[in-house]
Amino acid sequence: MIYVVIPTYNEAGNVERLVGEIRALDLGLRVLIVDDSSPDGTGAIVERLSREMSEVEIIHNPGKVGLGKAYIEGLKYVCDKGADAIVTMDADFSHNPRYIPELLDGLRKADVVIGSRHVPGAQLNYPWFRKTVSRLAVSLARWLMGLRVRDSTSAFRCFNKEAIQFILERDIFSEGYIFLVEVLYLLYLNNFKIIEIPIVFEDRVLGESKMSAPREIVKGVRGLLRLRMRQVDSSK
Ligand SMILES: Nc1nc2c(ncn2[C@@H]2O[C@H](COP(=O)(O)OP(=O)(O)OP(=O)(O)O)[C@@H](O)[C@H]2O)c(=O)[nH]1
Ligand SMILES: [Mg+2]
Repeated sequence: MIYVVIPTYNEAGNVERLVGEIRALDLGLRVLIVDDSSPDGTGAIVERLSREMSEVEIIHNPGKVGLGKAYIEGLKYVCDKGADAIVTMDADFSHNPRYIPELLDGLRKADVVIGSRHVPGAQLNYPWFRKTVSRLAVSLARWLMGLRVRDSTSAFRCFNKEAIQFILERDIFSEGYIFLVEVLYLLYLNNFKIIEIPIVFEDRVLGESKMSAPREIVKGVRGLLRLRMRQVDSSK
């Protein structure tokens, strides 16, 4: 059983089409949406979809718990359901579902497969500023943490059961985007095999960005430094 886990916050314009495209892959995938009571009614749309389609499920959070917590909740839920493999992705079509078969195929030779914006053959269709921020973030993660992954902040990923169970047994300490780095870092340190496949990443068309760049940059750098300090502390 394979689950696609998608956190949502105000994705009313995207979520139904996205679920449709995932179903159209015809791979028998189950879809779990983790919605933080989106004010735009995303939750109600998915609620309807889940009544119409047996493979769609939803977790409603009573308020905005944030991306990291939403992910952990979703991963726990699908593990308890007995998922053998899990794909994670954004709801805004930056992550095109057409890559899902290739991500899953990668699990034949790795524990984690990343849909990467920073490997040869990939394309990142962001305005120049966001592109620069994305490049700097992954370079900083490589340099500070020694994480040998090209796109450590990509949320388009596929994990096998062992990798997810390992993560769920750990206390993930970072929030926001750095949560994504910490997850990979823990797997990397513990010799899980991680590979990357190139994707074309599109900027969102519908809905609003939740990423206000300057604030996110400060939060990101601080989060990475905290993670690095924690690593130094725990290795003493
Ligand atoms: N459950 C939940 N989902 C969230 C939260 N913040 C963002 N998301 C979802 O996480 C995914 C990624 O968030 P985005 O806002 O697209 O962030 P981004 O891709 O860095 O930036 P933009 O595409 O420019 O908005 C999307 O599916 C969002 O709806 C949150 O606090 N809770
Ligand atoms: Mg996005």
